[in-house]
Amino acid sequence: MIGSQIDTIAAIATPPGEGALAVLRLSGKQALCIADSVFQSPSGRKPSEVPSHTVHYGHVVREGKIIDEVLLTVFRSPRTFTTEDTVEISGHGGPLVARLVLETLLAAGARLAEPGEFTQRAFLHGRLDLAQAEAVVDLIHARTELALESAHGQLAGRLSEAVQSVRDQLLHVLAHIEAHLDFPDEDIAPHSEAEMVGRISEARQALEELLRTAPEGQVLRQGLRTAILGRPNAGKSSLMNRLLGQDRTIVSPIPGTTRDTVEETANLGGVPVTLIDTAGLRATDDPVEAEGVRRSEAAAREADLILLVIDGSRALEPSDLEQWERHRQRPNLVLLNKCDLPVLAEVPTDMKFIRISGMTGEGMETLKESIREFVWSGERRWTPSSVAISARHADALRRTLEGADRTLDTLQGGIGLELAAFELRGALGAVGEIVGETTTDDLLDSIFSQFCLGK
Ligand SMILES: Nc1nc2c(ncn2[C@@H]2O[C@H](COP(=O)(O)OP(=O)(O)O)[C@@H](O)[C@H]2O)c(=O)[nH]1
Ligand SMILES: [Mg+2]
Repeated sequence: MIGSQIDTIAAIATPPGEGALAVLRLSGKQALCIADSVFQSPSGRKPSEVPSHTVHYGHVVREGKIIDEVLLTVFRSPRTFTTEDTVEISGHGGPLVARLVLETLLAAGARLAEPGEFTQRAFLHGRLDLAQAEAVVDLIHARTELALESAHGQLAGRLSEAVQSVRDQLLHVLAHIEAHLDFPDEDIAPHSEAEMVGRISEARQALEELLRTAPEGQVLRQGLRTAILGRPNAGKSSLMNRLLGQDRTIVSPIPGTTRDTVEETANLGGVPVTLIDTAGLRATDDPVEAEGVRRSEAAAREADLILLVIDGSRALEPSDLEQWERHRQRPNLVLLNKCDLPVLAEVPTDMKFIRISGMTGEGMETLKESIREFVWSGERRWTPSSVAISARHADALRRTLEGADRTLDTLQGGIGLELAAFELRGALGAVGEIVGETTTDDLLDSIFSQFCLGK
């Protein structure tokens, strides 16, 4: 486990660099005492003497020297994020002054917090479960409103509740089996076996439902990976810039300008879409461009969606059709670009396409709508009230499901209650990992190390 829980920890909670304010956080048993020793207010009142959840004007002072003019907020245990006594100091947002305030706190007895240690304390003290703690990271990393709503739902405990009810079902069955194991002479009544099977089946269903939200979870957290393909000069980079609303990649009339893949996330109606601009796919002798083409192909293979850009102002070339043939079985949208110019391309009748102009922006709304439709149709039907699990949750849920299946097999095969109990305990361990009921230090470290310093 990172750090010792006994220490009082401190960190700068705002991003590095110059800003209007810098906020420092201090949490632990000694927080108020440390604040007393570094803070001087005109009223002469010490942080340890003031009521909880109040703000005070004063100075951070070290060895008689003023370090910064600040506002200091006192939060007394247990109504705080970490549940410990907490002090927040808002000072001037210069990197040097914030660091000097931090050093003053460290000199007064605080320890520098590890990344995520405040949230980890909230978890260890039962203020949040693990899924909720993870939602804090999702919230900070959210790039669109939908991703944010999903994180808020998870923080509010929506996933935790669903997982908890699965756990309850399985625990109930385990209690039942263990009661029987205590009295081995009594046969298990047929109706109670049916009830156990029923409960596990219900839990299975809930698990499968949760697992079905994995694609949404992936999109909301990582963005829909969308590769923009097409031959050189078709207008891929122009389209990317248009969708991003910024000039992210170089547009030029010289074919072969984009040589590397360029990635950026666009917010298309709340859906985070990771656009990958690629080098045009064409045969080339230039080794740098050839590497670009290789990367384009890799991006195409890994993409969730392919946007195939075709220059509509010119006759189709064999390579346009070749790419279409290659990718038409994959999720794709064909975009007939440069529709501000006379259309000269004759497209096959079975090729559905959207007319766009990366230059004038024509067709962009239709394109965005088609992407949104693609994301939330079929398997993915995310609404703000549903959960969207992460890859870690999916892994734990899958193992839970396997354990539940083996328990069912054992029960129904009459193989023995000992083995059924064993399988069930395995399933319970796996489902407990999601909320942090069952965890290892490695798991916790790997989760909390994804946090920023001061969170
Ligand atoms: N008329 C017109 N020109 C475009 C359009 N999109 C791109 N172009 C031009 O086509 C050329 C190649 O564009 P670029 O985005 O670099 O193509 P890429 O090689 O596929 O990335 C540039 O000169 C662009 O200004 C469009 O919709 N209409
Ligand atoms: Mg380009």
